[in-house]
Amino acid sequence: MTIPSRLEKANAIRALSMDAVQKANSGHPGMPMGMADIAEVLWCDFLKHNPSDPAWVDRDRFVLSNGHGSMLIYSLLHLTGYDLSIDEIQNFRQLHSKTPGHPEYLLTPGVETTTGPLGQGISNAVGMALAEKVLAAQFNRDQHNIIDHFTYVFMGDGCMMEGISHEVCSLAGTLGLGKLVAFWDDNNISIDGEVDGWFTDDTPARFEAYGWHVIRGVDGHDAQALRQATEQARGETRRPSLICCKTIIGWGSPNKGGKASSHGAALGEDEVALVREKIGWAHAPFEIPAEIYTAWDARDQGENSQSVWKQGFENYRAEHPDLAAEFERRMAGQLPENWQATAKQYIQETNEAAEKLATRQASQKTLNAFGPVLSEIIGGSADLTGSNLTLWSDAKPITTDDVSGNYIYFGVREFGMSAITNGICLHGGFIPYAGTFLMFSEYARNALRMAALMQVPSIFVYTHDSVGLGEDGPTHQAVEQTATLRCIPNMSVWRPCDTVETAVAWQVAIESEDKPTCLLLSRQGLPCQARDTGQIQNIRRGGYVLSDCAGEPQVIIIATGSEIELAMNAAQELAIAGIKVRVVSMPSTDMFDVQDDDYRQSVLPDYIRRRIAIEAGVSNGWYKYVGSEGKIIGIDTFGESAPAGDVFKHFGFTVENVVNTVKELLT
Ligand SMILES: Cc1ncc(C[n+]2csc(CCOP(=O)(O)OP(=O)(O)O)c2C)c(N)n1
Ligand SMILES: [Mg+2]
Repeated sequence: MTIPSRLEKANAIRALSMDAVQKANSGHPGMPMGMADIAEVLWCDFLKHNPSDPAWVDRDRFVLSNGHGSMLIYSLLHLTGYDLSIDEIQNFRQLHSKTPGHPEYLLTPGVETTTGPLGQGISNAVGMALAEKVLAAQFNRDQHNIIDHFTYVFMGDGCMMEGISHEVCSLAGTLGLGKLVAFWDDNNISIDGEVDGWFTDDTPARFEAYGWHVIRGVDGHDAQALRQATEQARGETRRPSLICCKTIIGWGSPNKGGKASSHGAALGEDEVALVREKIGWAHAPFEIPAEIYTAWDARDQGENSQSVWKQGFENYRAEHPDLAAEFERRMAGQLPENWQATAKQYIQETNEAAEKLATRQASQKTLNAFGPVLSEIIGGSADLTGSNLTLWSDAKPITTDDVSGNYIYFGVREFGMSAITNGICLHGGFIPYAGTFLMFSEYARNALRMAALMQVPSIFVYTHDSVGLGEDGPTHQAVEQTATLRCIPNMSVWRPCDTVETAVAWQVAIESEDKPTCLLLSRQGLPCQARDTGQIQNIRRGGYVLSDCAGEPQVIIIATGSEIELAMNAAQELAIAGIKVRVVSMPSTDMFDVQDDDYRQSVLPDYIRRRIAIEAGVSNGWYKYVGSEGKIIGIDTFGESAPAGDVFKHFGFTVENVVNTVKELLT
């Protein structure tokens, strides 16, 4: 058996990619054909991974930020021995295959993050590299480096052009994430053609300005040069590295190589045949010679590296049994033993203290209470620490020189912060949170969607949740944001009304395993509502009866967050007028929606049709709960700049208006 050359191995990627795209008549052959040589060098000479255990905690992370080139990673996973059969490769982009259009986390073994929205893969990778560095600082001892791996990223011109790459690469430079190594696919092509008309940055200089270690002008088709550059990048541990690889998109295609026409469409049967001829690939589609499979197979080596690591971990355990147990707990995503008791006790105390606080303050108090028992908590704010109140008493800032802490000063980088947070989640070992004003969730939006799509439990802390923030005015006053966040599938949204609901919302967010959470918190003080034990237990069901009347209610008022106070005051007046009112607090509509029918009926019985919803935001989502006969007190315009009380009054958030609306409903 002859040993295949590097080029032959790379050509296996090219063949699989062009054939799979051709068969699906859909996909992106250009990038995998252009980056095949880089991938061959990285995966065969450097990547530490075990195809038989894609969850090995100390594996190197590989992120394909230019996710349109998904056939590259599918080829690599298939060839190196992951559980991804040739049938799956043949089923590229078909319903229920493990080879979807863009790489999807949880769907394909070995895919570390969902990519496709350009710029976010590199951002997740920054989160992963940060997680690695923090975890290493927290757990490695003496000679025991139980966490010690690289994060490798492939990124194209598109990722470079996206603004988010500036946010995250700038922060990665500042934090000195030395084990982050990015390969830039510098092919001078994006969809519209040669990039000279829209992308002429001096990219190497840009990254040098961020404080990166930049390796310029590497021939992306020269294995020796790539090997040398990768070694150099790995040797530089103080700064992240960017390897600038000059490549030809669609390398091997006589008529489409170097052209945008190879970017995002099948090459065509004729051109595919010409490629076979030109690169000397005589095998039928999806046929890989045994010697090529053997040369790529990474399973034995992977098993070996993992068993060496395991032995190292056992030595570590012998010397540091407590740390080892804590490490295993955290990497398994299990909460500490005393968690439930801590949360329960704090919620009870909070209920008894019955303090009037802004829910952002309540959130900080909750972090003060929960943080000390959760070594996995890590988080920060996009330059609004003092407003978001995301810094808690025992939190320790992460700095370039000392990353053993758990508080991140993200700077004014909402989108980057959110995608980094997802990356930290994906890495494992942490429960990350990220804070800004609710309004600026807009800047972060696609990262929120990606968290929900990937089913990762990132926590987004959004303060200044409505016109109730007052004088900063309509630029800062959230109106439609709450409703639109609720529209994201698999996103849990909480808008608590007081200290107790805030603590429960945090508890639910921390316990979440398969969905992200948005915590929407007020700037202004809110009174604490009285509750019995049963009501406290029902908060986590998303909606519950907060106050009721004797007998059957004539009307139900549903409210969230800061509008609960108003609902309760109006209910009191209505009771005096002899009207029977139930108040339902609905901090999380998505949680309420997944309760069983009996429970939902016990809160909102079908036969009580007279209902009002009160929320300082757009009204449309509330028809689902009040029905066509109900009324909504909401805000369907932009806000106003004025003191909060005046703004609320202006928009009809007064006891008088609520009482009158109820009376109208009853006539
Ligand atoms: C945020 C985002 N915007 C737009 C797209 C659509 N899109 C996919 S690839 C691409 C061009 C990317 O160019 P480059 O990274 O240079 O890829 P190449 O053609 O070199 O493979 C665009 C605009 C996307 N996937 N994500
Ligand atoms: Mg390009």
